[in-house]
Amino acid sequence: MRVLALLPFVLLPLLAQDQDPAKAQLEYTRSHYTKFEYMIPMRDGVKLFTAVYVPKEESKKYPILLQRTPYSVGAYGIDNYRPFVGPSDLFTKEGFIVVYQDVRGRYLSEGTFVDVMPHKAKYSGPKDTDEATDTYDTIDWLVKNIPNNNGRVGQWGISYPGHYTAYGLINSHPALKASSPQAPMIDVGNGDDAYHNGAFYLAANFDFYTGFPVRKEPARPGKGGRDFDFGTQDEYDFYLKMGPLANSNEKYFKQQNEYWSELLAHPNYDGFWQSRSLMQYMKNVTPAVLVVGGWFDAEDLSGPLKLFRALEADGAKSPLTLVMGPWPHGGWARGPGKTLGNLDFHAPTGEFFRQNIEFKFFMNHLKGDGGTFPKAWVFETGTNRWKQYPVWPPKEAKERRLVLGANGTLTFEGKADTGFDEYVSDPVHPVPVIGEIGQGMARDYMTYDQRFAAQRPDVLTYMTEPLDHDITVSGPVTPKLKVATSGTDSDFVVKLIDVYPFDYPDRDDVRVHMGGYMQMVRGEPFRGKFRNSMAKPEPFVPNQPAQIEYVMPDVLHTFRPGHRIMVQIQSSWFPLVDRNPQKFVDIPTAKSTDFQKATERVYHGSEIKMMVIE
Ligand code: PG9
Repeated sequence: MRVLALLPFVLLPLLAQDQDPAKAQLEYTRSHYTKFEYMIPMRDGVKLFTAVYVPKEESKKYPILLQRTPYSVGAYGIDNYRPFVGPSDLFTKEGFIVVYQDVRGRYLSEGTFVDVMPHKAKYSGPKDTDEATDTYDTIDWLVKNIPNNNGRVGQWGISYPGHYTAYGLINSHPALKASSPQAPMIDVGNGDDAYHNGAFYLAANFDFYTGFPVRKEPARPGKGGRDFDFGTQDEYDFYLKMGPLANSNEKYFKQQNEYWSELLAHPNYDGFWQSRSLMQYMKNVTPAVLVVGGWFDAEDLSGPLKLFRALEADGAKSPLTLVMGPWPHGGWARGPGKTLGNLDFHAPTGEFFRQNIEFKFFMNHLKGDGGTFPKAWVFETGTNRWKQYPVWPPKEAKERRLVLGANGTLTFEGKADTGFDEYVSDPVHPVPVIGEIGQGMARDYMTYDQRFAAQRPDVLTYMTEPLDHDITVSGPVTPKLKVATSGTDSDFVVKLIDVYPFDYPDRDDVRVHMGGYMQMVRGEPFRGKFRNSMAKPEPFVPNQPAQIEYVMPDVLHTFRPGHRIMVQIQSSWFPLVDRNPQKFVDIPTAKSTDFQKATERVYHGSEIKMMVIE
């Protein structure tokens, strides 16, 4: 009787554990895969630590799926397994040989780590290496040494591992048949993590490098991860109190993080960044490529787009597909992907991608069982549906120009007077990136309501009348502004916004009223001194008009009938972007006394060029 009474207490936790999906996944992987660990020799003798999961079922041959990472291949030890292996658990269930490798100099791999290692267009000899040769040597070793492989290799990775995946396309090994660079950093000095059009992404990088082990104290198992305490929930306040960029080293990094110091040493798009850009090396690419990115990726949105264009330009030798969905950084890899922040896409976009795109891509090219893909498989926000196109941007899109006019008007191909609007940009009160207390760069910051910004005197707004038909904007968005500043340098941030009608229904699960919501469709900063050259900055002549033209990353968004299109222009976006002193100085070494107010003018007739389907 007493034993029976105790049974629920014994059995229920066991049952509950059995129902834990992560645990069930781990058990599945353990019972279907054997794990091996190898030190794989590279051509210069350096050995890279590599974990290999091999299906226990030995009656068939399997393709190899490889991921190379600076973030650790743990769990270490042949008895310690990852919960699932491969890009998603669909791959674990299907059966692949799945390989994870610590890149050179990280965790249990030998050698020296170089942050975003430049590719060597010319090697000094047969033992010279970079990430392209390391990928080649790894694949060569795997196909020759792992039993039961079918000689076909795929590579994938998100973010930094996505960068290594793109790198693996350079002089690739003939066994590499399929590659999926996902949110890869492709041009880290312009558009990806570090700088955007000369503006430094302060919060993202500070956050990242305070948790990234440095060369002097290499990453090892059990070490690394974030231990930095902001001491506040309000990062706007934290970064404002930090003061000029130079104080980041004075107060926090103490010159001990060489990667952070490198970022600050190269505010111009100089040889340091040019050598780190991968677009120039995308020649004669033979594996099939599935490039993946998120429309709301706060870190590497432009990377996938630039990679896709570079591959297109050189005529990729095998099928090439661009996938862009309504995701934050890496958001396609986990979760249903039905909502993001206040936005609802009304469909499980992440699940759709994993099942119908990613899995089928690798099945097709590694197991000969998939189907053909379009050139672009992209999610259209606004209407919330997947679209397939044989070219990107779609050829039915025609160039149109949204023109800024007097009294905040915004019209397609509109006529404008010669007037201007102006505001005072004060570095002591920069425009916040989000309208609430929070992270310096929330991973879904692009989805935040922009109404708070429209209310500020230092943000200009221009808006169309309510639309009477669908306007679909596809591809890059290009602001062409005529501006002037009373200073000698200034930033200009352009935001393209979808203003919802006032009767737009609320969501039950968010507190924000969606009627009148201002959804940023795309926004990017431009640091004015780079208007003529990204490598050689030039001061503004105070109060003299100058032209700024730059390309913002692609969108696929339909502005629906009843909605309005808005453009907001401002000169700070803090702490997403570091503050511009508004004086022509070297910003990473500027002093607080260099920061000054400036009166900014934006002339009517400035325009936003875009590709439109109507
Ligand atoms: N995109 C990320 C990153 C790389 C390098 C510097 C900063 C951020 C990432 O891999 O998460």
